[in-house]
Amino acid sequence: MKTKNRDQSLSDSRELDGSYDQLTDSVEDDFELSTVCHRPESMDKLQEQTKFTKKELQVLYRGFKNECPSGVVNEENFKNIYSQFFPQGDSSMYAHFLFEAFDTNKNGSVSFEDFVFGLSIILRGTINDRLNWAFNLYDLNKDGCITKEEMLDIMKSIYDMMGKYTYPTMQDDAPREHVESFFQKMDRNKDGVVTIEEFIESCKKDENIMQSMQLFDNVI
Ligand SMILES: [Ca+2]
Ligand SMILES: [Ca+2]
Ligand SMILES: [Ca+2]
Repeated sequence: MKTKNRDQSLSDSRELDGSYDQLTDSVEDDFELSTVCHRPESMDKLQEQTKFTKKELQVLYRGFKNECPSGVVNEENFKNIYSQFFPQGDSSMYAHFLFEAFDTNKNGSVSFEDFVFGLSIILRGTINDRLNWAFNLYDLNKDGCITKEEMLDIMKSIYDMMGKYTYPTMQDDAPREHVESFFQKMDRNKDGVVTIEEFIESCKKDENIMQSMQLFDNVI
């Protein structure tokens, strides 16, 4: 049955465009197969909605399908994938926050679309787009402002992820100190919360943050 579907979709995609090379064929083929679990938007549509080329989307899709054959990632998968990158620490809390930021339609799973929309902003978005995305990540309850508690939760999760081996001399109150200095810079009107306007304005004036954002430009 599976083989039959595969052959069928392969010949379908060849009928649609005979000029595909073999690599493209197999990716298009995966697209057809994935309808069993989850149907992604067409490549053309995704290309319009993101800043990736069709070729880049195909490479991303292949990697995505490799990690998650069902076509969607739940929070558990996401944490597992993430932990491979940070084996020395506990990345589960940070992965949870990231997952919520990627799952923009809040249905408990990250589809390929969710994934490339987020990635497109992080890697190819304007400075404002990227800062908006980061703000949304830090604004844990998504109410439009970042509290000290939210920032502390994020900071602790980052320190947990980096692990004790990376920072053997780290003090327990390091995250709190980090948050204090963050707030002093960002909470301009001193009302105890950081709004999106305060966040963007402060980040743009901070050379370190600006430089680290430009690093992303060369990743893909
Ligand atoms: Ca989703
Ligand atoms: Ca909030
Ligand atoms: Ca404020």
